[in-house]
Amino acid sequence: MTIAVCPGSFDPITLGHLDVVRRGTRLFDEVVVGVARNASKSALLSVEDRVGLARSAVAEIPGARVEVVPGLLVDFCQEIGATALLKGLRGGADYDAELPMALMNRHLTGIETVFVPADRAVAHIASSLVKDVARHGGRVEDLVPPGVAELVRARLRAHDE
Ligand code: COD
Repeated sequence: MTIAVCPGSFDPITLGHLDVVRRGTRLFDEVVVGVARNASKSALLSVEDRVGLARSAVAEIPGARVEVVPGLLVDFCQEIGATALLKGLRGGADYDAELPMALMNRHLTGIETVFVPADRAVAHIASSLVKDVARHGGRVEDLVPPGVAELVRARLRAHDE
């Protein structure tokens, strides 16, 4: 049984993330969406929010499930028997950010990272842009799975109060 972890902040999960997960389930028996902490970003949504939204979103994808990554990603991979990391690449900036992480993760435990190119239809979507568009009153419903836009707007309102 091949297990891959698709890690990210998922603050919030987007249609771009979901496309990577869906395509990953054709490459691996199981794809575990790992909701993790990126030390260089401060999240708008709580871990509970991010996990809840991700669980609703992947419910329709057989072979995918969602878990919290409590600490170091490679430790989590070893705990659940995952042999690969799965990441999406939207362009050169993603590559520059992802390559050092892939090399470090391989250095730590030998785990390989599999990159899939972003689908053109969703390559412009980033969680940070979704939040920015929503913050300024723009429509984000067609960038994220159902239920995400409403919660993001609610959390932005609470944050700005
Ligand atoms: N299309 C395709 N791929 C996409 C899209 C899209 N539209 N949007 C995002 N992606 C990809 C990104 O390129 C990335 O690969 C992945 O989805 C997740 O993106 P984010 O923004 O949700 O998550 P990041 O980049 O903040 O995640 C960083 C991690 C949380 C994975 C990292 O910080 C981590 O591993 N943290 C755990 C602690 C750890 O082990 N640290 C050491 C790392 S070497």
